[in-house]
Amino acid sequence: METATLTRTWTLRLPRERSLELGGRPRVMGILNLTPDSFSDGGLWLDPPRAVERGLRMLAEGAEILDLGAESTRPGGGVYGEGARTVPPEEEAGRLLPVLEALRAATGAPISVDTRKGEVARQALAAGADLINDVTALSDPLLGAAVADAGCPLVLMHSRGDLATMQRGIRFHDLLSEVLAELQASVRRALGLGIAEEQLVLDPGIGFGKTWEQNLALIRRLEDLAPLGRPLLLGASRKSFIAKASARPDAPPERRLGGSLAAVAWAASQGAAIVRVHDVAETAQFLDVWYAVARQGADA
Ligand code: HH2
Repeated sequence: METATLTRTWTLRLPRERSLELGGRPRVMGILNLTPDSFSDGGLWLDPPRAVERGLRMLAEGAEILDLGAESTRPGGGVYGEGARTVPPEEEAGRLLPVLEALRAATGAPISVDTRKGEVARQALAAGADLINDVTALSDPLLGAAVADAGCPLVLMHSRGDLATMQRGIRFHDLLSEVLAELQASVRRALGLGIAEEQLVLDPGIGFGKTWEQNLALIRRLEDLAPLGRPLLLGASRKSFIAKASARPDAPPERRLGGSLAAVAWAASQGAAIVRVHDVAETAQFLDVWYAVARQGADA
């Protein structure tokens, strides 16, 4: 199989004169949800010392980036009922900052913060975050301003409509070209807010306003988004489409590792630069071997 990921490279500039090289073997982004209600690990890491320990363990297990989230973005209108509760910025920052500050003091590894609120992004960047991951792709212009001021990288994820209702009335005529065009529009929005194009990472938004078959199609054809010219991030880990596509549609999130790895395998062969996952050790080993095999093919 031709592997697009072997040939393209990107360098993201991080705060404090650091950088993150992307390309070759996809990087593992370990998920750390500091929430009571995330679909997979909600409530597990609410205690800051435990959360810090978990973050450091993920780094030891092979995570190259941590992604800290303090508000669940579980979409409503589908498998997750009403979806996640919106959290006021003070509450989100109150969950996030103690863990972020402690992790920042303990590691130089890139730390991403998953937030859609400008106020939270600004505080996170001041507390040492390296990049912002916005699942609403700049619904809050203040988030764009915070990122532009910090000069840090930004993940723009594709979604449609409001988080609370996005799993209702899903309609695409041409899935890949519409996702591509809408990501292109969010890139333009970012540029308009003064964010440098070479700091952007793009994500098709698996599970956000898509049917489970559309999620499969997006993973299958991730490479169709390569013309956007930016590194691609895929977040498929433990999501409900995995259970739906398998012989066990009732498999709970913690029993979806095999399917999550299948998505990582496909994403890697389609050129994904970053995979956002819960199961870090397994994914890191998987990618090491995947890359070793892919390199054998490339050198032959
Ligand atoms: N998915 C989730 C949250 N943030 N960010 C990006 N860039 N891409 C994703 O696919 C993505 C994301 C949802 O997963 P999770 O964080 O595990 O759950 P919750 O939103 O319930 O906290």
